Amino acid sequence: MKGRIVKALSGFYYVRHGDDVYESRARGVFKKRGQTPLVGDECEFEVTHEGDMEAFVTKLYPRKNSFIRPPIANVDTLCIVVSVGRPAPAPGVIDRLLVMAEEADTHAMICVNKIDEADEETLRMLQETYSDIYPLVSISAKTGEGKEELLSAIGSGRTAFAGASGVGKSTIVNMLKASAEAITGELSDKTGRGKNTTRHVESFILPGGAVIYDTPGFTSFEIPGKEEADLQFMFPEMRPLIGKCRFDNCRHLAEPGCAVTEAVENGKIKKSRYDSYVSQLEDIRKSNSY
Ligand SMILES: Nc1nc2c(ncn2[C@@H]2O[C@H](COP(=O)(O)OP(=O)(O)O)[C@@H](O)[C@H]2O)c(=O)[nH]1
Ligand SMILES: [Mg+2]
Ligand SMILES: [Zn+2]
Repeated sequence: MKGRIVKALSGFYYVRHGDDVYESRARGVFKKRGQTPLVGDECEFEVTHEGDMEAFVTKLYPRKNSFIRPPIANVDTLCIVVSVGRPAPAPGVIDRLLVMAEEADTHAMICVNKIDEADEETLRMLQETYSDIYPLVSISAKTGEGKEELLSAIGSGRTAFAGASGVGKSTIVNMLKASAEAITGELSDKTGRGKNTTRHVESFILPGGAVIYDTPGFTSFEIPGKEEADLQFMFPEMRPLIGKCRFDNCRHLAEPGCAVTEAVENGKIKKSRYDSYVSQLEDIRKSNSY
């Protein structure tokens, strides 16, 4: 049967098929191949004891993308959470997470949280920097303000939350989970596990059908193991200018006739975004030259 892994805990994979959830183990073949099933994986499974809802995962379907920390697969939207209270937003971190989303081929969006304690100027700076490039919503997970806008922005796909520690990722997930109580409650009852577990990964369905990953969150990211020429494509506002510089291999640093630095000078590309590009380019150069 075909199912979806909705939770991973202590060597068990919980596979949902329709309204049923099966407690499954993975066949040894996965270990042999160095493959680990992940929450979000589509899989084939064989039921061993129908009455007990026990099964074996026998096959994983190809993934759209996968992440190591947190261990999840098939993310459609990466929602990058930023706080306008404390901690103050760090554009360098935001821009790294946005590049990670682009590399993983997920939709990226920005959720500005803590507007109940917002400093207006910071909020305006974030809107000016990002709202032309990515969908941006402003919310307070504390008061619930903006919840409907967030729900409509995440759409109907599978969403994971990323952002620095303390920005409110867990609070947002819990706020959304409250509207999905019936479904998660059912899941916990059937499996008899899942309460009082801190370090596991789970996903749940919102009433409209969207899926949310409940994870410790992405607070860090690997140093990109990519070619420096690829980085420019990860900045959507740079894409239309690629190929318009005097030199074909322009890295948009100090080269003459550069369309990107010109766009930064006349304000078409935001300086903080460009600075992030330069800083990430330096990191790629460092990691590629040891
Ligand atoms: N004022 C305010 N505090 C918030 C809001 N959302 C979360 N917090 C607080 O920020 C702190 C960190 O939240 P948490 O969800 O643990 O952040 P995480 O590390 O990103 O998961 C907690 O003390 C929350 O109560 C908000 O919208 N407004
Ligand atoms: Mg958290
Ligand atoms: Zn250039």
